[in-house]
This record gives sequence, C-alpha cells and structure tokens, in this order.
Amino acid sequence: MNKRAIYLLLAAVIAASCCQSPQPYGPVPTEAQLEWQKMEMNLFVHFGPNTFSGLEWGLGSEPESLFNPSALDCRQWAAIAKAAGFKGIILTAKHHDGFCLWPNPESEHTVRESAWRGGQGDVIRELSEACREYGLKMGVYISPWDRNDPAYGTPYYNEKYANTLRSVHDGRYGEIFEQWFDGACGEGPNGKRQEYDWPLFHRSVLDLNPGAVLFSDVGPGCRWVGNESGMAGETCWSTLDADGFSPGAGAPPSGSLMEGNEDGRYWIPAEADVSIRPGWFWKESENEHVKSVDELMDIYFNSAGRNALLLLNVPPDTTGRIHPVDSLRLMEFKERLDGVFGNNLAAGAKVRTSSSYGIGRHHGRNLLEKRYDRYWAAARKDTCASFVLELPQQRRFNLIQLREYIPLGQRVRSFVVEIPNDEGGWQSIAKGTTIGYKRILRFPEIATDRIRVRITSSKAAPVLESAGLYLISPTK
Ligand code: FUL
Repeated sequence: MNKRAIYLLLAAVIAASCCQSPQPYGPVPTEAQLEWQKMEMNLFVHFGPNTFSGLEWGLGSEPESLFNPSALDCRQWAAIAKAAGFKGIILTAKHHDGFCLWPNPESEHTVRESAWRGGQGDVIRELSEACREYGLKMGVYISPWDRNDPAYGTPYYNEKYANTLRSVHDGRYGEIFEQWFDGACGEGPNGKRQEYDWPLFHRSVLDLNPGAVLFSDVGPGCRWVGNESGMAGETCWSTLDADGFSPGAGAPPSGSLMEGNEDGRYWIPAEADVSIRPGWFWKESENEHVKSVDELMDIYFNSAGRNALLLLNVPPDTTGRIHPVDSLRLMEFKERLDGVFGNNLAAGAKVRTSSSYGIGRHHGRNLLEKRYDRYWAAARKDTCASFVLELPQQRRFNLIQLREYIPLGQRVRSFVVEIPNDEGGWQSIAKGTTIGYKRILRFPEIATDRIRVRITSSKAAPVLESAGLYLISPTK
C-alpha cells in the first residue's frame, strides 16, 4: 500500500469512528414522548360545575346555570403557570358529571346551555389563546365516564364520545399535546356502565392529532403513576408491559405503575398527578390546606426527580381565577427550585470517565454541557462505567442530579455515588437504582472536591446526558 492509500484509509477509519454513536437499546420514546418528557412539570386545572357545588364527583343532574364564573381569566392561569416554570396546562374539559366546558355538538349539557358569557363562552378556546400567548402547551382531560349522557351504557355512547374527542382534536383549538383518559367507569344516569371502546377512542384522537400523547393507566403515550400523591417508585422504568391490561379495573397493580417493568415491551413513561389542595376541585374550606413549599419540594423530588412528569393540580375558584393562596405558593415553590437548581456546583469540574464510546465525540465533558444532544456514552462493553468530577475547589452539596440520554433507551439499573475516603479509596454516600430522563438523589450535606458516580448495573453501556450537584438548605 502506498503512503497516500494509508493516509486515506486512516482518515476513513477516524471519520467513521468519530461519527459513530451508540445504538438505541430496547424501547425508546417517540419524538412526541421525548418532547413531552422534557416538559417536566405541567399544571392540571380541575374546573367545572363541581367548583360551584363543592362536590368532587358531580352527579350529572346539575343545572347548566350552576356553571357561571364571575371573572374567568385563562390568561391569569397561563401567566401563573409560566411564571412558576410549568410548560403546559391540562384542563378538565369534561369531568364525570358530563358538563362540557366547550360547546360540544354531541351534548346538550355544555357552556352553550349555561348563562356564562350569554351561552357564547368556550373555556377551551380561551385557554388555547392564553397558552399560545404565554408560550405554553395545552392538553385536555375529557372523561369517558359521563353521569349525564342518556346514551351512556349503550354502544351509541362510544360513537358520541369518539365525536366528542374529534370536536376538540380536529385542529380548531390549535395544537393539543396530551389527551387525558381517566380510567373511571361508573354508572350513568340510567344505572348502566359503559364498555369503553378504547381502540376507537385512541383512533379518534390520533387520526386527527397524531402528535398527541395519550394518557391512561396503561398509556399508550404515558401512564398513570399508580397513586394521586405525586409519588413515582424509587425505581421507575419508563418501560411497561401493557399487553393484557386496560385502563380502570383492568390496570396493573399500583406498584407496577409506580415502578414500570424493567423489561417492559413499550415505552410508556410515568406521569404523577397530585393536587396542591386536598381535593381536585376548589373549595373555600381548603384555602388553609394548600400544600407548603416543603411538601411541594418533596413531591418534586419524588416525581420529576424519579423519572416521572409532574402534573400538579391548581384548581381555579368560583370567580374562574386561581386563588391568591395557591398562586403565591406556586411562586414560592418556583423561587425555591431556582434557588437550588440555578446553581450547578459541578460547573467548572474536570470530568474523568472509565471509558467513552468512539473517538472523542461522546466524551465526559458532555455531562456538563447544556445541549440535550451532547451526551457521554461509555464504551460498548463498559456496562459498569464510572466518572469522576474533579471540582475546582472544595464545595458543599447534598443533591445529585443525573439524566440518561433517553433517545437511546433507559439502561441503568443501579449506581452509587462516592467521595474519597482517608485511605485513598472511595466511600459511598448515596445509592440509586434507575435514572431515566432525570434522577435526583438527596443525601446529608458533604464538602468535597471530588465525587465519583459508579454505575453498578446497566442493561447496556450507560449513556448519560448530564450530571449536576446542588445544595438545598434546610428550611427553618
Ligand atoms: C380521578 C377522578 O375520579 C378524579 O375526580 C380526578 O379527576 C383525578 C385526576 O382522576 O380518576
């Protein structure tokens, strides 16, 4: 081989290995699921006749005149959501009482029959405009259980419900990022239960709105986390074995929903819904029971910090505005989050890794890079990879945040966090299982200039998007 040929061959080898990236492992998110996961925190808005009756589950027989907010202001909801760091708002456009917050052509139990805005109002329309103005996404909860519709309990109801979905997802309200399917299936006005036609419901949304993420107990877009306290499992896989299960009574046990299934066949990440108040709907009597910032922080660590998306319910009052107690609490919550996560104490660290994939491209420095598509990938066989952060000086912290690069799948089963000990070795300060999109571990405050993260078990060589160290001060 002459010199020129050798150079060409070398150049080709280097080019090939530089462009090499690890292959995905197991199920991976769709583009819509990835964008959804990146939202991290959304606001849930329970609003409707129950706001005025004080019931949690309306009977369906409430007169339409009951719904009459005196100063409904979706721009206020959006402004608050935006200021508090939420990326989207999901509205209960129809709860179990069947009342529709938009003039649903399939129903005679809607805002059109109410006195609000002279029967010309449309809450979905107002919210969609407010969300657009504030750069938020909008989602809808449309309950299949309907205690008002006379057709409920007959096959005809499934058709009506499918058309109801179409009347919202056909583009007239712009983009709708998530459809929330509640699994509840109680009795209708005639005492009958409905056999839901889930495939029909899914098609009705996806045919018109293919980018929508469908929520239910078992997905297919995202899954219920198995409880209403905003608590994902300490181990939380975004993969689930949904075959053979259905929403509601046919759902997997709560523990499986909290943890997912390690070798689950489908990518169905967890969404953790919880209310800022004891109930889902606003009640005067609960104004004193709005969750504290400490409680909200715990919820954040147990949901967003455990690979789930947090859906926090903040219900407007009878005026149609979010009550000052709740909005103030949200601002305090945001202030606390910013105070903690606005200062990554790993900044400026040198990163040493046990290995990296290919030549140069997926190196450890990417762990401290802000861009999402820059990640550290360990060499193919290095399933127990580790990295060390050498900090510029000794720093104090009590939180570590790790993120896997989930477009390549969720891989890590367990890891330990270590600091140097007096004998020149390492001592463990915290242990975790899954990581997924985001994992935050809390531990007693330490001061160190070096920290090591060692993946102790992984389905394939780990691929981590970022690492961060933070300090949360105890509250008095
Ligand atoms: C449940 C419903 O029955 C509650 O009223 C609430 O809407 C909650 C988010 O989902 O299944």
